[in-house]
Formats: sequence, structure tokens, C-alpha cells
Amino acid sequence: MQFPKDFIWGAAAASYQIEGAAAEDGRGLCVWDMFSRQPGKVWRNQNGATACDHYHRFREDVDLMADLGLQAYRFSVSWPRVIPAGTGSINQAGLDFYDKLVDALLEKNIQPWLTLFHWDYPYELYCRGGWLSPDSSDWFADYTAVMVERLSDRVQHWIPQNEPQCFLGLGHVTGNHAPGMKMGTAEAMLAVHNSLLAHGKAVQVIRAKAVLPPVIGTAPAGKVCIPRTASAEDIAAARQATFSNTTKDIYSNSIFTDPLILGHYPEDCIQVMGADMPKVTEQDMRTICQPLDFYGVNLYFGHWVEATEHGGWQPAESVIGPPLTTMEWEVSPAVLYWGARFLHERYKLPIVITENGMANTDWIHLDGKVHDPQRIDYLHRHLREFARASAEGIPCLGYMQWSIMDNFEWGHGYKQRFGLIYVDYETGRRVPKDSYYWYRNVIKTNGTEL
Ligand code: GCO
Repeated sequence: MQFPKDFIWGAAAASYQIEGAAAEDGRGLCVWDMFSRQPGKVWRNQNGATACDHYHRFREDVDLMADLGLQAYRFSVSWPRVIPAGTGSINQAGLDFYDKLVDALLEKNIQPWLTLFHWDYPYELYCRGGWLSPDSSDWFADYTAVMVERLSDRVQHWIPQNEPQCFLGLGHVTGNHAPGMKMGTAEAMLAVHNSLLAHGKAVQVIRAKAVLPPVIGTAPAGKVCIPRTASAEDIAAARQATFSNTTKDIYSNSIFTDPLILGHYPEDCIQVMGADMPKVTEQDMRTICQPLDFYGVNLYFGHWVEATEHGGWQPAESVIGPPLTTMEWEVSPAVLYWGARFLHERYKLPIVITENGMANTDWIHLDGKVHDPQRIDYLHRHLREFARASAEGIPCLGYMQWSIMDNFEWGHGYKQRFGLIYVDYETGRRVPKDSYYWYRNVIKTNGTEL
């Protein structure tokens, strides 16, 4: 397989999922601290208070990343660690942590890819209205300015928000994630609009203030559809389904990414949301639609789709008894090919896979090692599909495996292991899995042996 010469091989993680040190050095509360205190919200009532203890062990973790040959590490900053109340006074100790992390990465020649917000929203801002507040986008812009001021002399890669579909959809509509709200559609769409404004303002701040020329992108989730067969009709159906909005849910790519990149909400979204659409001004849309450098996308599985007789689309079954991960996500590697293709066609930006990986039944075997052949096969198949997209001329810039290490998987607690590195949560011990050594060779050979 061929990947571009300067292709970036990385791995990702997020603050609340790995850092721990939740009550240390002046960190403020986040919505996940509060949500996980409510009985029954997280598997076995677990939480991220200690997690992988990355806050204290980050040097060891960076050494493992270096040994893996990682070229980029996508991490997120805990907003309330840096600004405990979300706005106002800055916590120097919190900021220092990211400063040291970035220096440690650079010392090993690993590019820091910084996500400003990966779900650990400041609890105090939630109490002040959170994403419904008309001030929410300014709060985010102010926080962005703090990070840019401190780190942009060393950090070039910026991702304002991770998966708005999830922190809004799961956090504010279904209530499965923090802060556990169950909003109606009008409120949910207002939160969507405010989060888009926050993205736009953050991009403006980064471009205006950054010392190193910034490279800015996205990391949405959102459904990508896979054609059931290679027929032109099924391909057209999958393309249409990938961007369509037929219900009032807010999981599509287009609800978020059309405004960011095309400068308007999708027509079918406006139709289906009807009176639940927020008031949108042209000025808002200009703020939201800022130039971006790459389209980063988190992809784990696809949705099979086939054409109907009348030129529409319908969901399709892949096979009876499909391969599943322990999240019960169907292993459907073609999502990397079709995702790259459809998303590039529509948004015209180079593609980065900002997350891809699988949860597996990993444990330390009798020989002291962690054998995870399923993960190796999963990654192998997905990377081949991404290489296929690249071979067809789609600009594919990089790939971030999720995750560098096992971590707190939100509502699933520590039940689900996504890591290349196994974490023994009792002792904090790290054990690189077979997939770690496999990925090391992939990186070393730039994927040519895949
Ligand atoms: C997401 C988040 C990650 C998850 C990962 C596995 O995509 O949901 O970005 O924090 O841990 O995706 O579910």
C-alpha cells in the first residue's frame, strides 16, 4: 500500500479519559465529574478521577509514544484545569501541565495536535446555561485565547471541538453522556448553533494570535454510509444518505460541517427542523464559516445503504452475523474509503482520520503479553481502505489511531479497552499490546507493507 511521503502517523487520547488528578493543582469541576457521581450513569459507577493517571505519568507515556515512533499525538486540554470556573482567572499550574507535555512531545519529535474541547465542559459554565447561553461562544473564544497565548509558539495543529454530534446529541438530547440533559429540539438546535459560533470564534482567535502558522481542522463524528454494492445507484444512495437530514436528530455530518465549511445549514435540515431552527443571522454564518486547513473525522464504523427504486436510499443489512467489536460496532473498514471520498467531494479539504480503532477483550496473557490480533486486523483493513482513497487522488494527510492507551470510555467506564497500550488501572502499569508493535512497523515503513 502507498501512503503519501509526508503522511502523518499518530494516535489520540482525551483529557478526561486519561489524565486523572481531578482534584489536584486547582483544577475546576467538569460536567463529567458531576455526571459520574450520579448512580447508574456510568458502568459500575466509575469515573475519571484517577483514570490512567497520565497527569503524573505523562513522561512515561511520551517515552512510550516515542518508542512507538509516533509522529503526532492528538490530545485535548481540560478547560477547567486551565480556567477552573470556565471564565476568569487562570490556573497557572494547570497551564503548566500542558506546557510540559508539549515540550516533552517536541523533545521526541512528536507533533502536538491540540483539541481544545473534548467534552469535559466546565461545570460552573454548565450552571450558567452552558451551550444555551448567548455568551457560550465568547467563553470558548476567551479560553482559546489563553491556550493560543501559552502554546502557539510550539503548537501548530489545532482542533477546536471533538464530536459536537456527541457532546450535544448524547450529552444534551438523549442524556446518556454528561451533563445528562434531555432537551427538546429547539434547545438542542440552539446549543448546536452556539457551539458552531464557538468554533468560528475560536478559529478567528487562533488565526489572529498564533505565533506559528496554524493548521486548523475538525473532528466530528457523524454518520458515513457505505454502498451495499459497487453499483452507481448504491454509491449515489450512500452519498445522499451520508449527508441527509430526515429526522430531528442532530447526528449528521452536514448539520455541523455545512455551516463550518459551506457557510449555511443544509436545506433539508432547515426543512425538517422547521420552527425548531434557531434564529440565524448572516453575520453568525460569516463567523461560523472560517477557512480550515483539513477535514479531520472520527470514523469507527459505517452504515450500509442501498438505492431504492425511486432514486432514494434505504438502510441495508451487510451480512447475517457481522464481525463486531466489544462496543458491538460492526467492523466495516470501507467506511474509511467512502468517508474520505464523500467528505472530500463535498467539503474539498484534505482528510485526516482523527480517530479510528476498536475496543477488544484485552487482558494480560499467561506469557505476560497482551495479544490483540483482532485490533491488528481491524487497523490493517481500515488503513488499506484509507490508502485506497489516497491512491485515487484524495488528499489524505494523516491517521490518528484511537487510542494510544486504554482509558475511561465515558458511560462504559473502564469496561471497553481501545488502547495500543494496556493499562492496569490498579497499579497504573502500562503494557504495550501486540498491536503497538505492529503499528510501530507500519509507521516505520510508512504503511508500505500493509
Ligand atoms: C468518541 C470520542 C472518544 C471515544 C472513542 C471511542 O469518538 O466518542 O472522541 O472519546 O473514546 O470514540 O468511543
